Amino acid sequence: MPVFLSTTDADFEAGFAQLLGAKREESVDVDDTVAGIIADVRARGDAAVLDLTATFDRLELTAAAMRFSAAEIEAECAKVSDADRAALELAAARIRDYHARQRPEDAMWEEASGARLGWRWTPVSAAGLYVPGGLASYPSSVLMNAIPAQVAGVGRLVICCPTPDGVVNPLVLLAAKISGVTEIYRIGGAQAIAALAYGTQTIAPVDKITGPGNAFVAAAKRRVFGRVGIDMIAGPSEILVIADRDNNPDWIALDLLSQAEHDESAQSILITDDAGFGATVARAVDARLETLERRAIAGPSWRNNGAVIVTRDLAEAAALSNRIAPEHLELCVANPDAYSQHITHAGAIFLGQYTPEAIGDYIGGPNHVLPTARSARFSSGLSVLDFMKRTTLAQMTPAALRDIGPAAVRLATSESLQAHGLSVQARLDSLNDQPALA
Ligand code: HSO
Ligand code: ZN
Repeated sequence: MPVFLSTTDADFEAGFAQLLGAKREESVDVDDTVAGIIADVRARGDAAVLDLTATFDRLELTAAAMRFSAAEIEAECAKVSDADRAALELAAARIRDYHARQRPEDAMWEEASGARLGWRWTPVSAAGLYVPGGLASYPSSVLMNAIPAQVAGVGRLVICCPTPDGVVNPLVLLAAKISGVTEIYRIGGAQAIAALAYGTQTIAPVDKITGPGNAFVAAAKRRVFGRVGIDMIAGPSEILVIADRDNNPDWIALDLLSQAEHDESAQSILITDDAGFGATVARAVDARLETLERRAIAGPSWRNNGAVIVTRDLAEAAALSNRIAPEHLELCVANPDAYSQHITHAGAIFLGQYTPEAIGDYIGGPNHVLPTARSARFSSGLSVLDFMKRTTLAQMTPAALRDIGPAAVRLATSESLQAHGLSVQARLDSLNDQPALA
């Protein structure tokens, strides 16, 4: 049974705290194994990657065969139906348009003294995108990772996607091709992350690694962070729906199930100001569950992690939502735009009853790589900025140096950093020798 809570219950806070703190994922400790894999790839390069691919993916490769050839990519892409291709292309175009608006502006301004200050954005040189194999090998995630990198201007984009037993998902290759990625390796797990971070004889290292993965991939990303940048460590998907009674309960039930079907550890929560509506939605979830192909995943997710919370009013609902800081938040209320002003922590907001979260997963335009596990309190979804960095710029003039240099000298002295102070003072002295030139 999912949790049913009401803010009028005397023990509501205890129940809500339990919901917030509940550990949904079984954390398997693979860190030692992953440390060993990374060390092996660093020491033996391709040979280690090939051995580990044979072990974990039951796939015997040669170094040359790790990378999909242009002909192999074409042959796989040709297997995709026209309708699937058209849908992917529409998604890619919309995601590209959305992300193009995220390109940041450079800035440069001049102070009265003539000093110039500013910053300049530049892309990372090379990015590696991890795409899981098997059940969670989503072409939509290829678009969501590769397109922001491409829009940022990343020069080299690499994809690693394992093909256990040699099984290839043609849609993943087509999504890669549509996003402009041609360097694709059929390797996965911690060995792929290590290869991307440190390089091998065949795979040149990258500067940033993004994309979801299993426990091995997550542990490897944590370990290579610092050597390279990473996006985030994504947890299981979450959805929070705030809905008033003027909604179709079946639609809301399906929205809750849309994320529950990702993973047994996924979490779906409904907050409503109408107890009767909450109960109706819960019944609709049960009815839909019986017919769902992935009921073996969605069922446990809903029963173990799902919740229906009844509030006195919608203001209370917004406050609870902010405490949860959900990955996805649907606002199925009369005036979603005005209501959304009360939302301060959420990865992505879906406004109104015609915006199911699944639109955002595929085709709306915003990114579907979003902060999970309450990390929307301090972080954002994947964007063009994740593939760029900002360099600051400063230029002094003699007048500016005269103006602010002495304060720098004082601060350097206070920190006992003599050479710092002298590097400024030497210039000030020379300016004092030739006052007319200032
Ligand atoms: N909702 C998932 C992303 C996804 N959904 C991929 C379908 N395919 C995490 O935000
Ligand atoms: Zn999804």
